[in-house]
Amino acid sequence: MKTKIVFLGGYLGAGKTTLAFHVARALHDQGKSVSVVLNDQGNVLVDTQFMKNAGVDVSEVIGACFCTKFDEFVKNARSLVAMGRPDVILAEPIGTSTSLMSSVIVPMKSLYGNEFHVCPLIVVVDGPKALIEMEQSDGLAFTTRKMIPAHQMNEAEVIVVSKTDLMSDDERRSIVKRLNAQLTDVKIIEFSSTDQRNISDILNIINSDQETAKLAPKVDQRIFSAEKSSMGWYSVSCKLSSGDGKVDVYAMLTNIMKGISTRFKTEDVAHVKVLFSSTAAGAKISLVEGSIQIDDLKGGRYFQGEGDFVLNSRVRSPPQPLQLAIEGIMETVFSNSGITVTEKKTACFIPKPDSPKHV
Ligand SMILES: Nc1nc2c(ncn2[C@@H]2O[C@H](COP(=O)(O)OP(=O)(O)OP(=O)(O)O)[C@@H](O)[C@H]2O)c(=O)[nH]1
Ligand SMILES: [Mg+2]
Repeated sequence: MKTKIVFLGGYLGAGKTTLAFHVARALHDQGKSVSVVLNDQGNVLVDTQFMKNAGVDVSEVIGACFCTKFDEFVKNARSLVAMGRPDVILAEPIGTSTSLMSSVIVPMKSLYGNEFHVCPLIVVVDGPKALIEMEQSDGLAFTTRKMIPAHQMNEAEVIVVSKTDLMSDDERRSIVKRLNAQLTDVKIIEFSSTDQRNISDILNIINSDQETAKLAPKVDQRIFSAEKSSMGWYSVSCKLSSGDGKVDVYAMLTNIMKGISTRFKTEDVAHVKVLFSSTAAGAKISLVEGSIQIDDLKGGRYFQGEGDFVLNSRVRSPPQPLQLAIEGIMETVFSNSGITVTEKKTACFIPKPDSPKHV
């Protein structure tokens, strides 16, 4: 049996990592071994730390998209096979990826189809957000600032509509109807991380013989440049020390997110995620547009001593003002809690344009 590779695409904050985690766990429960490969522009990733903390086997291709780092992705997948022969590799591309089908999946199948079984492309779509967009634009012709998520849906062979727990029955019916009207030959699956509804439909696709078969939609990638270059990426990792005091982890992280959410326009915050881990307490919180969500709480609510802090943000803003704003907010929150910061590493940039190995 060849190792299966499943690409879980979708826009920033759509729910890719959350889905990957649930799928990995469900496959594991079926007795299958799973590895996750994450792809991002940054260097210290909240998603990687989250997966590791959850006991998932995870590795990274970082610094550029899978399309630019195609050879590194193949090398990574081969080394996973050489080391442990996972039954399934779940690959999460960068949320702004726009040439997944043409520059990664099609070449993966045509060049390495004898080594890997490449499953149909699954694209995760944020249900509540997509419904608002589709109601406003009456279709997939999203505004010029939102061409990337619309294009990603066009590439999909399977669409997983996430966050359906946040939608009414009518809203769920409406998004499925609208997607079906706009897209042909796409299987649509409603999902929620709260109850993992319909996860068996996703597992059935992965466990079946179905391979990717879609032709890549022909699109001049330059149309996405303005949208991609409007997004600043700022990441920070550091050690936090509480000294002799006790710090409320939940309040600390929530106050940082509230500060960011107040500082930037709701629609400009694509995804900010923050993770703290220490021996006594850990938490992960996400901010997608205006919505703050606690993804994980571990141990107690307070920490004393040292812990590790990581924050990744992707916000429609030039990078330097983004860095200044977030660092100012963090400084205020940390000093109010009596925290000292050491070993701080930051990265702040607009990603370079993709240069796919295969087009
Ligand atoms: N209520 C609800 N929240 C969800 C669901 N799926 C994901 N989320 C939340 O959405 C936020 C973003 O989820 P992620 O899985 O990190 O999204 P992502 O697509 O991996 O984001 P990037 O890696 O930044 O592109 C987190 O707060 C998740 O908990 C869902 O089905 N229901
Ligand atoms: Mg992710």
